[in-house]
Amino acid sequence: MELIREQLRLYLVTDPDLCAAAGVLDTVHAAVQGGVTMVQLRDKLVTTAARIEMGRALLQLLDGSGVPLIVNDDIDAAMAIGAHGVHVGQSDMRPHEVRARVGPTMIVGWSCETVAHAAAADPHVVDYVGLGPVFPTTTKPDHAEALGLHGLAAARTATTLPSVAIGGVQLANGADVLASGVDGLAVISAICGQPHPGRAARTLADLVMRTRTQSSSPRTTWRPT
Ligand code: TZP
Ligand code: MG
Repeated sequence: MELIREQLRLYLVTDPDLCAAAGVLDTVHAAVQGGVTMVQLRDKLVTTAARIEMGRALLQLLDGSGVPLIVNDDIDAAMAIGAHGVHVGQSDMRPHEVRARVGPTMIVGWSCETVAHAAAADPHVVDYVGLGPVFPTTTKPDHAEALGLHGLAAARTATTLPSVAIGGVQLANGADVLASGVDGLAVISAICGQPHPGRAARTLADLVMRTRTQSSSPRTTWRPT
């Protein structure tokens, strides 16, 4: 199994508002202890300088954990931090331009909101796709129409790239989401802003690992539950 698929198992995307009680750093620390396998620094409202400061602190915190740090949208910040990767959306810089900027080794993730987006993801350029939103979510008020579980499964089969599902993913629907064949779950509110982010992460990580051992090979067929 490619390393990136393992790293996508439980992907924490940070939100400074939802993490406000514990703070982003303590939330990430607890979540990594709980079993998060990838972390994305996502803060739409700060300057690149502030993002770099936070990213450097996160990178230090993650040092030795094997958990990669991905920066949302801000390629300058990602490079200044020395982050492991960058994640862009459909209305951001195009993936091939990102790849040209960051070079061959940095992870490049791309958000895909439709089956057509997923089909257009170039495996020579992009390392993984984020598929969603799967369900409507208040965390991202301007989100595209939700794919639903059928749409997620269709998007997943439209690409051979490693994939992670995002948008309204919670403990209660995690198993159904994983049944689409995605490699992992990406969450904000299911960890950030929970009374115990570390415990929330551990419960989700247990679910992902359990589901994984139940289906040792990627599914080729998918049935709605
Ligand atoms: N992209 C699509 S939905 C979403 C992002 C960043 C928000 C996911 O947040 P939550 O709280 O896990 O639904
Ligand atoms: Mg974006």
